[in-house]
Amino acid sequence: KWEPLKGVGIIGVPFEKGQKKYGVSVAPAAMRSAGLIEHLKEIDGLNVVDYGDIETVSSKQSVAVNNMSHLPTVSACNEQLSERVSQVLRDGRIAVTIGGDHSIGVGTVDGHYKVNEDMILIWVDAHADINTNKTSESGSVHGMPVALLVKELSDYWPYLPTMDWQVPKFSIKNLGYVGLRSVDKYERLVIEKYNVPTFAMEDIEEFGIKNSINHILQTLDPCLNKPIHVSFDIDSLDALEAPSTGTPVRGGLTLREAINLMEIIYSTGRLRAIDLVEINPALGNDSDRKRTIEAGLAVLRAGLGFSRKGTAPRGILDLPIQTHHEEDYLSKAK
Ligand code: NNH
Ligand code: MN
Ligand code: MN
Repeated sequence: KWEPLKGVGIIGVPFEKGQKKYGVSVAPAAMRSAGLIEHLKEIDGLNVVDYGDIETVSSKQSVAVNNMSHLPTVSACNEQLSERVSQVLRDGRIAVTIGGDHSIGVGTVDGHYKVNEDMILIWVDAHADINTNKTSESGSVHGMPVALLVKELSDYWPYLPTMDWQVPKFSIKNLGYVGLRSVDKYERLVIEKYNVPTFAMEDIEEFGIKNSINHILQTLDPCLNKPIHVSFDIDSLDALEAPSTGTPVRGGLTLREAINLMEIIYSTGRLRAIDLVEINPALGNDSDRKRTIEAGLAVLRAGLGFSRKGTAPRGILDLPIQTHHEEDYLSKAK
C-alpha cells in the first residue's frame, strides 16, 4: 500500500472569500516570492513539483444560504481544489496546499479522502472550525470546514446549493485537534459529544507537544498505518510568532512546538497532505509579514523532512581533499 513517494506537489489557493478581511489570497504569491519552492528543494532528497494555483472566480450564482457568506464562490474553489489534491496524491506525491483562508480545508480533505478513505485528520488551529451556519457567530465559512466535511454532522445542515459535488463521508472519529484556545460554545459541545481527541493549549501545557501528538496518533490509528492529513492554520502559533493573520490569538504554540509537532508527524512516514492556511501578508508591518511567512516555511520544512541537526552529504564519508595546494597558495599569494 505504501509505494515509495515521488516527492511533494505544491498547490496554491489564492482564496479569501471564507472570511472577511482582504489579503489572505495573496499568501501563495508571497510564499512563492519568499522562496517556497527553493526552500523545499533544499531539503535532502526532496523532489518538488509546483502544480500551480487554483483559479478562483467569484460565482455568478446568487443562491443565498442563511448565515453562510459567499457559499457558491467557496464551493466552486473547493470543487477544483479537491480534484487537484486527488491528482497530486495519485501522482504519488505529498499534497502541500498553500491557502487562502481555512474554508479551503473542505477541498483538501475531500480530495484526500477520495483517494484514501483511511486518512486521519489533524487540525492544528487556535479555533475548532466546526460551526454550522446555525451555530456560527460570524457567518464566515472558514469557521465551518470541519462541520461540512464530517458525516456525523450532515443532518445539522440545511440543503446547500452548489455543494452537491461534496458528499460528507469523512468520520469525526478520524479527527484530532491541536492548539485550540478560542472555541465557540457549540463547537465545544460537538467535541464533547463525539469525544474528539483534543489537545487545547492547556493540555499542551500539561503533557507537552510530543506526548500530545503521539496520543492523538495512537488514539485515531492504534495500528499506526493510516495516511495523515495535517491542516495547519497559522493562527495556531502564538500571535507573537505569526502576527500576520486575520484572527490572531495570544498564548498559542511557539514555533519550536510547531516544528517539533511537524517533525514527529513527518517521522511516522505517513504524512500525505499538509495545508498551510490563514497567512495574511496584508496585515501588520514588514517585520510581522516576514516573521509570519518564515514561520510558515519552517512548519512546512519540518513536515517534509528538514532536520534541525543538519544532514551530512549523501554517500560521502569525508571532507573534500585539497588536491592543488600549491596552485591555490600561489594564486592567493599574488
Ligand atoms: N470560531 C469563529 C468563527 O466561526 C472563528 C473562526 N476563525 C478562524 N478559524 N480563524 O480558524 O467564525
Ligand atoms: Mn482555521
Ligand atoms: Mn484559526
